[in-house]
Amino acid sequence: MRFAVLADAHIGRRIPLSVSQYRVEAFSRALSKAVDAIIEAGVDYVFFCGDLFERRTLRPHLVGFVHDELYRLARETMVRHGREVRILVIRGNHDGRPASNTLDYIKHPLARYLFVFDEERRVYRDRRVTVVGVGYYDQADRIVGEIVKPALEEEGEGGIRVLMLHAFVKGYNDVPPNAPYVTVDELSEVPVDFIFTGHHHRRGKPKRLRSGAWLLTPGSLELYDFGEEPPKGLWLVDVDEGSEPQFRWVEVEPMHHMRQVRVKSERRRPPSWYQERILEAVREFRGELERLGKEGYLRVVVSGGLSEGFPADIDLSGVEEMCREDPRLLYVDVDTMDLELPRLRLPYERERIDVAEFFKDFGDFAQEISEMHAKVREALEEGASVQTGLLSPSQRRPLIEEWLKRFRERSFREVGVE
Ligand SMILES: [Mn+2]
Repeated sequence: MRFAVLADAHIGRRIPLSVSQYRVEAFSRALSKAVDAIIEAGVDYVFFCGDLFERRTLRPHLVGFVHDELYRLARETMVRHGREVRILVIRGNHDGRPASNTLDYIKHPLARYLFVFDEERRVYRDRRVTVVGVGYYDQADRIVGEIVKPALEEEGEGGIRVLMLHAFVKGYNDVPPNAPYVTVDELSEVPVDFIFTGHHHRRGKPKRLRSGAWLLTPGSLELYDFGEEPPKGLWLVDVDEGSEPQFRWVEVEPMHHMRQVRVKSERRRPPSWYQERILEAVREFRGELERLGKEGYLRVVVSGGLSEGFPADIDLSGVEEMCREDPRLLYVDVDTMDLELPRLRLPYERERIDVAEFFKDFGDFAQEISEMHAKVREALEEGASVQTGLLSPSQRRPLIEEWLKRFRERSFREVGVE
């Protein structure tokens, strides 16, 4: 008996938005490649562990696409291997909530090859397997005790037992901070032979739990964002009575090359320094694309301090030119959010603007504007951060409150609004 285990196809994902059409294509193509590989292998069961779709609302043609691919999988498996495949699907957090999710669109009374788990249907059972499928829940720590164990107790013994989850597994996956999770210890209490999990996008290798169960995460099918890297793909598992299961990884090569690089300085530098390093990074990435014969996206994260000027002084026209020149360079995103501004040297005393005079159209409110302006300047001179030149939120709050109070006490009906 052969299984295919996959998850996190995120069909319809459009981020980064500036290259959304490439991204939608890449995720669809990854699913098609996975389906090709599954047809090739000739499997009996496909375990799809959540996040088939990227979001609850999606374009109708993508629903049609997924439906057609699953149908192709079932039909071709029958034609080529004479096997009647079962495709078992659970809901991921991206698919939507229990009461309303994308999986409703692919359910079809005539699609006997497809079984979608939901609140009413926690268990799939035939003469060879018993499968408990639990979609995504925020309260992951309650899944095993409140859903999985009762469902299994009700079913009792019956063939190979499989648990499907869309949840992080602490002790096996790298769980991001503050994210809900189930633990390896909890899962070791569950009397099953296999536990297949989606949600974590990085591939996990088969792990044997002390209960004897095999735990397995296939990861996402495509590069979900700049933080991810290959390998992407799915697991095939051969399960034969009397021998250990055999696991085989099938790689699905990402459609585009996607990389994040850092440009960083330990000390303050002028905008031109960053500009050169950014160009260098893009040039290097172009070289990679050329070697790989692939199109790709690059994200450049810039951090450090500016010795003068502003982030906007980093001239990116060279980057834009390279993008125009090289059709392989689909997208370059330069992020200067973490760049520190130069130490504040504002020429307070040189700007001799009479604020009250400048705002004289506001009538006697101009005097109040002038007063507030003086207060803010004073506060900045006394308390501004040396790093950013700004006030801290707690320093700012009383000033904002005073501003609001002064505004509220007035009505500007007669002023300027048409
Ligand atoms: Mn996902």
